[in-house]
Amino acid sequence: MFEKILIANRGEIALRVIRACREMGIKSVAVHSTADSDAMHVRMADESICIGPAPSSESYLNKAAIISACEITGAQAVHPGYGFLSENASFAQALEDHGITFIGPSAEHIRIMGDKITAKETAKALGIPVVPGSDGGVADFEAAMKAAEGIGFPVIIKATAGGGGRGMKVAKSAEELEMAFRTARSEAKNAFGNDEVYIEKYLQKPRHIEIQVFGDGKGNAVHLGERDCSLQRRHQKVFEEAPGPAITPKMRAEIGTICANAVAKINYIGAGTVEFLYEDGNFYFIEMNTRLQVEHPVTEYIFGVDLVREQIRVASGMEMSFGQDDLEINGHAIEVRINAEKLPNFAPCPGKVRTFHAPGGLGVRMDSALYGGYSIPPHYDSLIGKLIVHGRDRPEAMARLKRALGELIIDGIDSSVPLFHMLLAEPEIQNGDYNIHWLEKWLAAKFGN
Ligand code: MV4
Repeated sequence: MFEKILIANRGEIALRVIRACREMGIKSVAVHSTADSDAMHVRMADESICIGPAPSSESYLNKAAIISACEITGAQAVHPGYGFLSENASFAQALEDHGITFIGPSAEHIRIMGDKITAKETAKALGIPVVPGSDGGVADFEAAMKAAEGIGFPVIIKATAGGGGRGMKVAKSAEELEMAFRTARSEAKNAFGNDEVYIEKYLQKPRHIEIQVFGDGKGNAVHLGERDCSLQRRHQKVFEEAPGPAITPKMRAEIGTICANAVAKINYIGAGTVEFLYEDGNFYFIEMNTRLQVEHPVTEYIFGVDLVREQIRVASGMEMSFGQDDLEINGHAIEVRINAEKLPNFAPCPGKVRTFHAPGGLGVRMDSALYGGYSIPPHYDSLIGKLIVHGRDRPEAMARLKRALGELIIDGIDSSVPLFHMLLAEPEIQNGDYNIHWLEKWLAAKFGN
């Protein structure tokens, strides 16, 4: 087992990893930018080291500085958290070249899943159901039209190098295709420096359902059910729950087994998420994320496992501490993402937090790096905390969420807490009756944005 791990991240996820390290008797090293000298992850880690100025491009994304920090502190492994360098194949490769373990999958698996066409081809070859679409990229408008006519309208054009919703265009008819194709291509070129696009059948009212998988790198893998993450605004998740309100045990076992077998077959190591659109009883693969996700705590809650601990175990060559037969769902969990944002426009509002009081009690988990007197720097993501609740069933979890939100105090800045009080009052949220468009429609009706 590693003696010392460096966490190449900040905020609540850095704390999450430091906590797992401490329980495992592993020393932790925090890295930070000059803007984060007073950050909680720096205080909580056993050691810390400054890796650059405030902009993430010069600090949390600075591979050479992070590798130097490992060498200076003697860290044998790096946990990347989510975002930043967590899905950067060349970073994983560079660490390996320096004899440092990347706590995550191989550079090759990161690369395959980072390219949306190879990801889809790989998924399909492994028996995962995919959205009907063009086989690979479409080179020109004629090829696009031919593919679209084969699939049937409406279609969606996506960037091969995209992900997270950037560079997508919908064409409802043949007339709309040319414009959509040209716009998607030029946006892809601008955003990713790669103008390759592919085409899929456009699903009109799906849910976003993602399957948590976990492999040991030696041909064994399990699934830990699904999360329903359909409530999103501008491709940012807002509210996540497990199990999914629309998913039956039979469907879970079927799609879960398919995903676990697929990742076992490629000797996948560590945590992964297979993302699907779910409509009318069918799952359609869209992407795979090769990292620990923000919303992993809802899965941890219902299965009673520590996913970060398992990531560290398998990265060090140990076996996972559980198999599929040990995994049984217990109750229901919900996460809400607390952002430093002001309604109605969700404008980021960093600033000084006067008072911070985290809720507690049975079935309540608050993952946050806030403290009273802390100044949220303006340079990074607006996520300032995650409130996760667990109950024996969905109604109990919903009641607990409402109660816990009422206890949460974040004074001095605006946050998304009022949004959740409003959302919880909506019958469709209470009933779990929503899809990927519900939140944006509701926001448009409520705030006109
Ligand atoms: C789609 C789709 C409909 N049909 N693909 C958006 C982000 C990226 N991960 C995939 N996305 C979508 N792909 C087909 N074939 C609709 C979306 C989509 C979406 C997906 C998940 C959650 C929120 C979304 C909001 C708008 C569009």
